[in-house]
Amino acid sequence: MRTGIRLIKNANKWPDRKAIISNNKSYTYQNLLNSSEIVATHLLREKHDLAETRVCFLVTPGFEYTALQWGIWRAGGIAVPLCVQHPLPSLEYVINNSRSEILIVDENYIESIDPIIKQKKVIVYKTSELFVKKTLASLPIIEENRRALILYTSGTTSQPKGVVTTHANINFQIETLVTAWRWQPNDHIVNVLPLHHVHGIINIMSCALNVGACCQFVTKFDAGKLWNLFTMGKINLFMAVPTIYFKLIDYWVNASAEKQSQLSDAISSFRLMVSGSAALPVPVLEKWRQISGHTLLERYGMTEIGMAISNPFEGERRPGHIGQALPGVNIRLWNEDGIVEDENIAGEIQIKGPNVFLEYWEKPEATKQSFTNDGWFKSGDIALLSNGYYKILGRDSVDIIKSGGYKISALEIEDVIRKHPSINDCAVVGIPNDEWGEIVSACLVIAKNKKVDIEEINSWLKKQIAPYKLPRKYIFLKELPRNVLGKVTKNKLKNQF
Ligand code: MLC
Ligand code: AMP
Repeated sequence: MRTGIRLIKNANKWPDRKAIISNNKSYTYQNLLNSSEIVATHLLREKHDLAETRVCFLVTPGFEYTALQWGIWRAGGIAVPLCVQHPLPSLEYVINNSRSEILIVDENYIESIDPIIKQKKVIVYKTSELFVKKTLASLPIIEENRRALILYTSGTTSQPKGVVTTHANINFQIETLVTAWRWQPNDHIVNVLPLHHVHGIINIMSCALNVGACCQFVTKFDAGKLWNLFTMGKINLFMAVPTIYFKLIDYWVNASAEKQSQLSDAISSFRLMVSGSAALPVPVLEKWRQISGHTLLERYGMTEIGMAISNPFEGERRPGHIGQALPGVNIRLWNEDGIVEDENIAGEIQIKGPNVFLEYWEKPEATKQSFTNDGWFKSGDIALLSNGYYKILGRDSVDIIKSGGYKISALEIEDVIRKHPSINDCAVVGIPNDEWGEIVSACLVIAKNKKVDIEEINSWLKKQIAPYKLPRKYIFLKELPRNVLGKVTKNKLKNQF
């Protein structure tokens, strides 16, 4: 088999197993292998190897998405998934920043990216064009240390950075989870998460496909429909962000007693239910335990490192804690006194291991700054160790907001809002919220003699930032609270909401 991509190698071991269910159709591993080979052949266009050409794709989660991702890899390209919810400027940013040469787009998104197509800077394919059969090309051998994926993540800079992982990083990120959570070929998982982040791509889709299991895609989260799917009796594994568990609980609570018992029965036999991407509130864990009989397995990860810390599959899953280092992942806590040796002392989580990303795309300085001199990745998350389990205390930056499991940069939203002609200044903060974790909230200083209509601001913002980044609360002040150095005192500001 001429490939170093582990998912492809493994797929050849079980060609007839069911790999994917999407759009009410089932696809085998052989279907995935065949289609991804055709995709790779189209993308190569007489070349022998795409040699890490960036290939963006704006494609709905499902069989085609997966076959495209595999096809890009098999042709030697770097896959750059685009968020299907992003407005034009955000898509343009990723396409330009990654210097993508190829863009693959589902038919239904073609119109929305017309200005990008007209610029003619990238070769554009409609998804369906890449699935048309043709004489297969000979595919390159892909070494493990080659770049495979760029995922854009918000951070402490206004614009998102491209996180580059290699095939070796991805293989390791998958395998540590397969080992820790005992993934099995007869697993059947449903994926309701977006496919431009590690949670959906690695933890769910790739782990399932690595072991010959089945991944069923649902393209839009809907609590009622998801519960309904659970009652069909096929799914035995579920992973989601805390907001989704909150919404599933809400649906259950509002159902009749008879329905509640039917829903609870449906999930009681699941093999495993996992929560991550944001802190799982203990009341949500407790309520879910009451509904399902499951103690949710909470774990901790990040785009740059995949998953790093997890509660155990067997043994105590401790509410409010993220668990222990995953197999092969090294964790330490660090504070101004150096490495934290004792329990109950707070420090930044730092990570080392084959799971850690290669670089921020074309940002050597930012990459360097995100590591210590002795090579540990600095997560920015503050934690302590308590009776052998890590517990997250918070983040070192007020400018990072987690809402619905999405990481959002306050600075990015502020930069956009400040461009509005009626606004003089603004500050964006995350306000704690039971359902969303945090709610994006904006404090606006209106320009002299201008009036502001929130609906108008929101529809103006919608054209520029993703819907999940939109402020849901506004307050108005004459000026922003600042300290003696002129820096906005965001913690003080939070109290004003
Ligand atoms: C949507 N709404 C919000 C909101 N997002 N309100 C407040 N805050 C938010 N963030 C509102 C909408 O305005 C709308 O309101 C209603 O909710 C439904 O909107 P929607 O767009 O249909 O939302 P929904 O599909 O229900 O989205 C919820 C969600 C989504 C939880 C499914 O946020 C999601 O997919 N999150 C997962 C993100 C993820 O995968 N993160 C992993 C990152 S990787 P109205 O009034 O119009 O009804 C990572 C590493 C790791 O973090 O460790 O995993
Ligand atoms: P992202 O950059 O989108 O991958 O988000 C990564 C961030 O999500 C981490 O740095 C944490 O702040 C947060 N996170 C992930 N899992 C958890 C968890 N179980 N508890 C608290 N925060 C988490």
